[in-house]
Amino acid sequence: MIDNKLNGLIAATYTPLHDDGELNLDPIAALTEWLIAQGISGLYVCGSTGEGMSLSGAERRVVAEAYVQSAAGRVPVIIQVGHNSLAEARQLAVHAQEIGANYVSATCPSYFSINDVNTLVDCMAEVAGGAPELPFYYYHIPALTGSALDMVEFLERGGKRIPNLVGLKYTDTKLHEFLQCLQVDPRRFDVVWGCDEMMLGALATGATAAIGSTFNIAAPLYLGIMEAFRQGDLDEARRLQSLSVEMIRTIGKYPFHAAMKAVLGMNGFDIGGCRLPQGRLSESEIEKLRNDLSSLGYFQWSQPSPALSANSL
Ligand code: MN9
Repeated sequence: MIDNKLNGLIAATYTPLHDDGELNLDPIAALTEWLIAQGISGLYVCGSTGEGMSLSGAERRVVAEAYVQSAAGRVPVIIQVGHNSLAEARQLAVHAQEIGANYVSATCPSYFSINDVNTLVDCMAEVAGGAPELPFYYYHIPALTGSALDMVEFLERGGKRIPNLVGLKYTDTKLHEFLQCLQVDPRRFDVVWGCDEMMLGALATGATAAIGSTFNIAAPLYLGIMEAFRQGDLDEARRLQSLSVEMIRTIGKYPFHAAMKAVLGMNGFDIGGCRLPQGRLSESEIEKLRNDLSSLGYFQWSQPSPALSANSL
């Protein structure tokens, strides 16, 4: 059903902010160029990483437009439209289709939690129906939504009710469930991995694409894991995955996405901190983080190797 499944590394993009917390659209073009140059093969906009839930509907629309324009058809753009108001989520999906996004995706409402798969299907049918021309991925992230429903059942039942359902962004750690989701209907459903620190396990389970926040700051490392896995060099794949685990543990000592934005700052992109409740790092925290990452060798292995840069020119 989908002609183009997602492939490779999809960056869950950040939303640049000014110091006062207002949107700053200016860095988006340069950020997009950099991600594409680093080997990213898609952009996932206004998800958890992009603080979609901390933005107003109007802000989400302009951020979505900025990324669609910057990508300019070179890599697919997926817009995350999940909202506690399903009507607003649906309108955001309508907008995503109007501006020429390639895919739409949504979390489920989370204030009133969802306790059964049929209700989840009803909710996602309403949202996905706003963008009937776009393939739709349900964004499964039970740690944040509180809805830990059976995703195999969701694909089976949702597939019958939602014509444009093409799969999941699977942000959980249950490799056995991920495996079964991949097997429900491989011609129709694409199940994209969403836990960067477990990517190697997901590759062994059958993943061909992953959506993640840390691909913004270390794409070459993750491309290295994929390549080592492809060549059957599991020792090398494990070595590289351990670097990712260490990097994520180091960044995770702070409010995660605020610290990630600081790391993008260290890479030359001044995109501010996060809005509350996530907040921003102090200058001394940023210095400590820089030193800790430096001790891990992050500033060496996060960069493309000369051979890779030459190939990508
Ligand atoms: O979208 C991201 N999940 C969240 C995926 O932000 C909640 C992941 O990329 C994580 O940030 C990453 C680090 O834990 O796996």
